[in-house]
Amino acid sequence: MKQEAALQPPLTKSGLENPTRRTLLLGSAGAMAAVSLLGFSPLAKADEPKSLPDYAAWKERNALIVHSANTMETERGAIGNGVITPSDRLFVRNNLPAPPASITDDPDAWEVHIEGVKNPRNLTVGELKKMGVTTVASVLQCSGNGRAFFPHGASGTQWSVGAAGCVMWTGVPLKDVVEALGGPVDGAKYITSSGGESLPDGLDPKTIIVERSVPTRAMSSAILAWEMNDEPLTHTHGGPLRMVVPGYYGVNNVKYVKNVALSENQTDAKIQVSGYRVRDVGVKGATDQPSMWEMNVKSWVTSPLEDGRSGRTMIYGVAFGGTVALKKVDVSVDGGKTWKQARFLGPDLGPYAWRPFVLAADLPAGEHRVVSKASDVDGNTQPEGRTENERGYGHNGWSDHGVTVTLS
Ligand SMILES: Nc1nc2c(c(=O)[nH]1)N[C@H]1C(S)=C(S)[C@@H](COP(=O)(O)O)O[C@H]1N2
Ligand SMILES: [Mo]
Repeated sequence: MKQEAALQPPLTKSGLENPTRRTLLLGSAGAMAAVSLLGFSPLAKADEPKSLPDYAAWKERNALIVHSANTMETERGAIGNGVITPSDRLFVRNNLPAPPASITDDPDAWEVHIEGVKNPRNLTVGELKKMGVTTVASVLQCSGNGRAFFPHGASGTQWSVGAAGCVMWTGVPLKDVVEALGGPVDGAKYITSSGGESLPDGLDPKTIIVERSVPTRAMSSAILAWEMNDEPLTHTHGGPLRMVVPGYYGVNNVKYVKNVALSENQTDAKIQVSGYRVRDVGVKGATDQPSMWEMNVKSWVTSPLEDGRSGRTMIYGVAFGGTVALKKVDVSVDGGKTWKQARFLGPDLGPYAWRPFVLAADLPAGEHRVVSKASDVDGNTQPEGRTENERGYGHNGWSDHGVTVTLS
């Protein structure tokens, strides 16, 4: 979803408590049944310290907030000042129970079916590796990152800022694969990717499967990736093979991808038809509402987070423009009354990567509301407030994303 004219955010003041609604695993009774059929259960109570689930046990526990066995976000203070998020700090989000680790035992043997091309066929990862290769740095961010700031208690994981990271993906450009198979069929308007989780019998697969369509304008940048941060893609993050659509919200980056179809229509899977649709609070999801595709411009402060001493203070954060390169980040230490332009830190890894930023400020004793506001080269800028919406998607309002520190 780009900022849509139809959804003008009311300018709301921040400082709202995070709603404490329990995380919903999935949006329907049928899906809940599927989850229990698969022997999956959420980790105990919301306020107990939770351990990492087995499939993510290799992660850095202290860097993560564990919401449930299928949702873990990076602590704001663990995001760091580097361009690349270390793999063991990257957030995890599974709509379905993760496949067993054995799925990556023989990654080159994994097969993906490509259809909606002149010569549809199965390709193994081993074959894909000989068709082309590229590396792209790209922000992976869940559609609901920032959901915890919505005062209506949007259902879903109560992500703060950490359901996002910037990683390097290596794989074959999708367009190379499509060309090698004779090009797209006539009238193809969407790229539909299907996740490889095994689905339980007795339930309509369309209500459960992670299957997402993106417009073919994403063809120029999409890749079928087998490496993340220069290592074979773990099953935690979608190995052996993942569809990566740079600059698009997380859900479109389908893990364990087993089918890619070029098609005239979007998939009729529930996750596409009614899921990930931006609509007013209280309204059901439907195809006439914007789908969570291109990410909007966004930033947040990562340091300082704790109260400290007055004086010269380095203010750090991260910023990205989705599919559009960043232009600048402005920082305010008085809650948005006055702004100063921050400096980008580290190399520019391209339009889909995030850019750490820093501003040196002289702060007197007292309370300071530190906020950041990013702008992209197309002239989009973060709004002050939220675009209130039922599921709490796409929040990029600068006010809610700030931090308050008291200096003595
Ligand atoms: N096959 C499959 N792909 C998936 C999902 C899933 O549950 N299954 N979750 C999606 C969502 S909602 C997000 S935000 C990202 C999370 O990616 P990560 O777990 O690698 O951080 O994966 C997306 N791709
Ligand atoms: Mo997500």
